[in-house]
Amino acid sequence: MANDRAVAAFLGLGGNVGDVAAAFIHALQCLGDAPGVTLRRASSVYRTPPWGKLDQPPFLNMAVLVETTLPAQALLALCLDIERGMGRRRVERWGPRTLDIDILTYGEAAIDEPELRVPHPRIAERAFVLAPLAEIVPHLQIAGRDVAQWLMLADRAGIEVDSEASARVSAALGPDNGRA
Ligand code: A4P
Ligand code: MG
Repeated sequence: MANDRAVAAFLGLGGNVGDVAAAFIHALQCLGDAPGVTLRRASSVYRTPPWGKLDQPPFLNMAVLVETTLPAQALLALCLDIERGMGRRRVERWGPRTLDIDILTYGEAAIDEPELRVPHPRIAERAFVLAPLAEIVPHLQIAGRDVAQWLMLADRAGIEVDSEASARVSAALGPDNGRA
């Protein structure tokens, strides 16, 4: 069932297997095509060293803002469906993946269910999430500080914009869904 009002939700995308920029493009097209979801803003694509489990290839990460009338659980189901469609297999915690879509925030909601925790519990400690998120919403409040402040406190060594991947994603999204 849809909400009456659209909610602003920030999503984090990541991957380190295969053509990740192509996976991002496909994911953003699926999100934009889904009933009740409008893509509003997309960050650049960042190349990031692996976090959590270090012996794996670097990741690409980006953040997007969607506006949605879907309840949070339905938005999660959509994200998991898109991941599965990209051949995502859950093998190992924090391990290599073709595409991961995390719900970072869903409006002002605080949700603590086994299947869905929002705001995503590890945002503040992950520069690979904070760098793209700060680009599109530096003043978003997470756990008492804004995203840009958390980013200054985080270890952002090795995190850089990937110009080629960013250009591919922007070209695919076209002018309407480009960066603000
Ligand atoms: N789930 C609960 N809350 C949420 C939420 N807010 N958004 C549940 C999305 N899913 C949420 O997900 C397992 C379950 O989490 C889902 O079925 C959903 O019901 P998963 O993606 O398979 O989890 P995981 O990978 O085993 O663990 P975790 O901690 O969720 O992994 P993350 O956070 O996805 O991190 N390094 C870099 N540089 N860049 C990365 O993108 N990603 C990871 C994985 C590790 N290191 C990384 C990166
Ligand atoms: Mg995940």
